[in-house]
Amino acid sequence: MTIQWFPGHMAKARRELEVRLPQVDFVLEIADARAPAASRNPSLARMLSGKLHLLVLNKADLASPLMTDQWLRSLRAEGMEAIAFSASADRPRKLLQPIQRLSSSRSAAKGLRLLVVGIPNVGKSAVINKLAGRRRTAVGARPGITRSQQWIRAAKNLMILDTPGILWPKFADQETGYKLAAIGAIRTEVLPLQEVALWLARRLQDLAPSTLMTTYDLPSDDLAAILPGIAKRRGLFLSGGKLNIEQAADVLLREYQQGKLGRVSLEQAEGEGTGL
Ligand SMILES: Nc1nc2c(ncn2[C@@H]2O[C@H](COP(=O)(O)OP(=O)(O)O)[C@@H](O)[C@H]2O)c(=O)[nH]1
Ligand SMILES: [Mg+2]
Repeated sequence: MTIQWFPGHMAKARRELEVRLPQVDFVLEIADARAPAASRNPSLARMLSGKLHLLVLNKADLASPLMTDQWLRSLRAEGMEAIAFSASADRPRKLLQPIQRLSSSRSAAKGLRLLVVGIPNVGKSAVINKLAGRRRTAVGARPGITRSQQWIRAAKNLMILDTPGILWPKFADQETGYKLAAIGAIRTEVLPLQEVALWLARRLQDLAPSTLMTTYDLPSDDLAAILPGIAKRRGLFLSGGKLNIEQAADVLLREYQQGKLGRVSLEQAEGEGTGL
């Protein structure tokens, strides 16, 4: 399996980020709490050059609370400022407080300018909306749609750029690719849908045993029977009457992404528990 992240896109994203970083004091990096390592790009660290930096493990409402706590402990042990957040469920205060605490020495004079960055679909727009307190950016919009750049006043001393900085996903290995596809950070055209769904099904069997069987009322937890079982239960058939496995794969991925299979994280912090 090879995953291609088009070099042209990557160069463009990097150039845009390089133009915008000098305009800000604070970088709010958004990652997905269900895969905090896979959903970050290590290139960012090299571009930060002394700026204030807070890592937000967003979508914490979809992640395992225990594993998110382990991630926070491990990140903080490495000297990283990190918090767990849910742009859907939490109040803006939960984000504003650590931002203000970290910036207390710098913000007083001229106010703090902040840029939200992250790979696609981790919730950058949702976080900006949360901070802005009203709908200023289109959530779910595709990267690059918002053209003009504006500052939003999020608090007395805090200005944020209304368009996030896009980081490009880094495919360190095949496993990372599956994680990114499972959380919806890369489109499933990049990887075969059924392959991703089977990877996720296997992962769910390990992490949340019996969840698949109860959610989809499956007769067995045999891996080969999962997608056909979902197709049967949901009445997904091709015109000839055969089971629509491709659509079943799509259902499984979408419902995992929406949290309908419970709070399941795909990645464990280093040094925690048995190696995942
Ligand atoms: N459950 C949940 N969904 C979220 C959260 N943050 C964002 N989303 C959803 O994730 C999808 C992508 O969010 P968006 O803000 O557009 O991501 P962006 O591409 O990084 O700007 C949207 O469907 C959001 O509603 C969160 O904290 N929890
Ligand atoms: Mg967005």
